[in-house]
Amino acid sequence: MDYSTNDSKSTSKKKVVAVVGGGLVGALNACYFAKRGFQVEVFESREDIRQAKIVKGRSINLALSHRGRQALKQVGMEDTIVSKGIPMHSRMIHSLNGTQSPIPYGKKGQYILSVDRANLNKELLSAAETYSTLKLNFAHKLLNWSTETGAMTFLRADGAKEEILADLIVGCDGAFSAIRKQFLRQSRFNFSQTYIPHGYLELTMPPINGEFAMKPNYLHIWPRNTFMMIALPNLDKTFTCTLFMPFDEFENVTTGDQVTEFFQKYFPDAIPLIGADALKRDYFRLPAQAMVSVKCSPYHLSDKCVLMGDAAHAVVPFYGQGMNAGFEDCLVFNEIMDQLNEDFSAVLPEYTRVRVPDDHAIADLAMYNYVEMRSHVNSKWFLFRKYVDNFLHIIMPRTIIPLYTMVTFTRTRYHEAVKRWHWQDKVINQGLLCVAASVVGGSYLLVRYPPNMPNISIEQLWTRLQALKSPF
Ligand code: FAD
Ligand code: EGU
Repeated sequence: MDYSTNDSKSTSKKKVVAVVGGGLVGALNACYFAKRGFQVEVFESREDIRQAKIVKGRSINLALSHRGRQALKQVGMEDTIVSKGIPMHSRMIHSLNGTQSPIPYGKKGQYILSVDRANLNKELLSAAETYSTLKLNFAHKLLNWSTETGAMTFLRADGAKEEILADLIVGCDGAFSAIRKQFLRQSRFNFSQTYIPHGYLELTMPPINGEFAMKPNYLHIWPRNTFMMIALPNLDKTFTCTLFMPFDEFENVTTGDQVTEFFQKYFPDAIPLIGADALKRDYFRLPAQAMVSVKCSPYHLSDKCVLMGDAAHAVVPFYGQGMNAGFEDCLVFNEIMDQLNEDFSAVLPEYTRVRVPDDHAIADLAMYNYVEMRSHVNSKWFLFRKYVDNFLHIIMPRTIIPLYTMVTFTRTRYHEAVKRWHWQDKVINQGLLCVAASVVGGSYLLVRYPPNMPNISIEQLWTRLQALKSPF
């Protein structure tokens, strides 16, 4: 089928955009293109998840923050999604001895949201479907496409193949993108992919007496160096716990008793909450899942094709930004479409120019945080670091802004946030150096030239000090 318009200058007939992948980013992107009046065809390999009974896939819930919300807002979806999200105002750090310590994300209005992935995807698909110029094609798996003709070959559920042409192909088909395969054959295309040694496993913590088993408005974290667990709340009053651990270690835990022993050692407070029996059972329900980081550039191929979301940049989940960055891709592309009058031959290179440095920066940050967390982050270190960050921000609110604040609560370009972070580090280190120098220098002067102090007792000194405090 040829959906493409023959006359590229045609203004009466809008061009056809094929969005490949109807996941989170594909569904949102489809709304953006339809809102501009394009004829949009979405192709998704799976069946319609709104009809499917079991939804398999990655992580059950996700942390939605400012960038993602801004992108949803632009297509009028922010309120719908936020109303079904659970605000998380603080992290809750679980120590080995069971102590829980909250650390706020920021000021009162600053929080992130725990949202259900399947629900988010369904809502976005339904929103997309409200546009009369948009069509969702499920059970259409992209097999291949031709960079010469732009023709895409899809495999349908009935086993038949279908050829499709469009004016623009938008690859939103995830970390293992089939669209991206053709980019690899192009000259001067950069690509790298790194699997980290950790895998993850999801466990459900049921409600207790119909109530959340832990405080709901928190992102619960159990930092244990190599091992880490986090838990996000769901609307049904369960928590989804995600255990991160090296694959080697997963291999060492093969029996129910070993699971209990392992949790007894590292996450004892979670055992009664997940349930000792459920834990033994659920731990083996699915094998540990791998995590991959993918970077590439450019994101476009002539004026024909562009990559967004995980297809362009899969990041490890240690900053809670994968989806947020993918949503921001759509928003940035849309801004450039405004600036350059929807001229694909100008918009696509500009999108690559603007977006690559930022997506690479968040990929690097997420990887950096992974390395830092696994190397020496236990609960004490985590608490200490966050206290220092918050303290410096409070005493110098305009100079020192914590990195996660810029990443999570602003639309500061990711690469600018990294630059500023390095600059702040220099300021802090120079400040520390000054303090150290004054202490050393001051002590020397005090010893070398002891001041001629009047003979005064500690008690007298105290009363004088008190006098200073009173206003009269
Ligand atoms: P996907 O969600 O992978 O969607 C791709 C879609 O394309 C799928 O529907 C797939 O079926 C379809 N598809 C694939 N191949 C084809 C084909 N050949 N033809 C047609 N269709 C195809 N991000 C956050 O912002 N916050 C978080 O808290 C967070 N937590 C995470 C926790 C974990 C454990 C993991 C693994 C990731 C997390 N992420 C988080 C990242 C987030 O999941 C991804 O960034 C996000 O799902 C990317 O969306 P996407 O639409 O680009 O890709
Ligand atoms: C990992 C997996 C705490 C969901 C990074 C913080 C994450 C999420 C943090 C997952 C951490 C780590 C930040 C947010 C968020 C923290 C953040 C991580 C959501 C630096 C469902 N991370 N995540 N940083 O600050 O900025 O609380 O799977 F443990 S939300 Cl690893 Cl803000």
